[in-house]
Amino acid sequence: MSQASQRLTIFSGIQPSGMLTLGHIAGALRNWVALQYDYRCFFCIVDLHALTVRQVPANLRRWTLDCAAMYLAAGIDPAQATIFVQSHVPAHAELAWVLSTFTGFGEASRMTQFKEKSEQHAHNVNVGLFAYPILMAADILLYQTNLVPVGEDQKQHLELTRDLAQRFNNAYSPTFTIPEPYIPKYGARLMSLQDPRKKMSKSDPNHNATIFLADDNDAIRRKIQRAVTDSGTTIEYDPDNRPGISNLIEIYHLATGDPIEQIVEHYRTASYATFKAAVADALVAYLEPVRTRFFQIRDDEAFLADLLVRGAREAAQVANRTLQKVYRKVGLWSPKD
Ligand code: AQP
Repeated sequence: MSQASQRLTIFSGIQPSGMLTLGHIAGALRNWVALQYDYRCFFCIVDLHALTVRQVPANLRRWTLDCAAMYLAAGIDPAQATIFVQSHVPAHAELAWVLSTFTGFGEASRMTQFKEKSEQHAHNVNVGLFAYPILMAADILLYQTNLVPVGEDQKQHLELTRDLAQRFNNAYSPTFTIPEPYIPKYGARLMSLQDPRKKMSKSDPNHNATIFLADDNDAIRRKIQRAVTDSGTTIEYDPDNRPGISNLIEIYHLATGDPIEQIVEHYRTASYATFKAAVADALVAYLEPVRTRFFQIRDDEAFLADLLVRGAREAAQVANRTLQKVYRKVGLWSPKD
């Protein structure tokens, strides 16, 4: 067996529903970069998931290429990991259909993210939003994934994925690897700069709330300066009671790698204005090279197209093998029968 085939498999993805944010580096991309050398990684641009919210078609197309370019700019190496677009591998939607016939209506109804998202998008509570975790299960199971890096908000969906895999394996014979959650090395959850009790989000209508990875230096400085803090006077790390200033400390930590305790020690008595200026400087220095690489890569659409075509081909080889097994087991006739 080659070394590559002995490596455990990881699957993860991001929706191209906007320009990626500093939150995506904190919670996803920097972990992916660290994992790509030790695991067989599939990093997907999950465009079908993005359709659960109504998208402007031209934006969705643009953000799909932005997303691919940002994966590379952040340090994903296509020689190590497979980068591809979900809709280019039809097996995702096909397996999701089969898995939906194994999912109880009640169990899908219990997904808390559906409840939250349907409140957020009350004008468009579509069946796709409801079935989202089933498509996510298909994403994961197609690649015989061993480990899925998940944040707190996705744990329930991974549990459903495991239940569906076990249910299918018990009904037929072992077909799917049962995936385990992978608790990433870096777990930071960056919060909105305007409402630090909410997650920093790419689709937040208030652009001052989010550091987008393509923001220029002036925008970064302005957003940090305007970040909502509190009426305290000291720089302390206390996410429950001082979420605004704690979020800025997290951002400084992300940008410099300095330990939180050291940052707090150094700036404890500094004014908020001084600390914000230091955070802005650190962030500008951290993001500038990422942004420069991003624009260089993004400019070459032929290169990106080629990368994504090759990625989809690699992914489909693995995914189709799993899908064919599933089709055979459930009894779908094929000319090879
Ligand atoms: N603020 C964040 N802090 C830490 N991690 C984050 N991630 C996203 N935002 C933060 C991580 O990125 C991956 C999934 O991203 P996604 O864009 O597919 O979904 P999302 O979490 O719904 O991100 P957004 O920006 O909030 O998207 P919209 O606005 O479209 O709903 C996950 O690994 C997540 O932890």
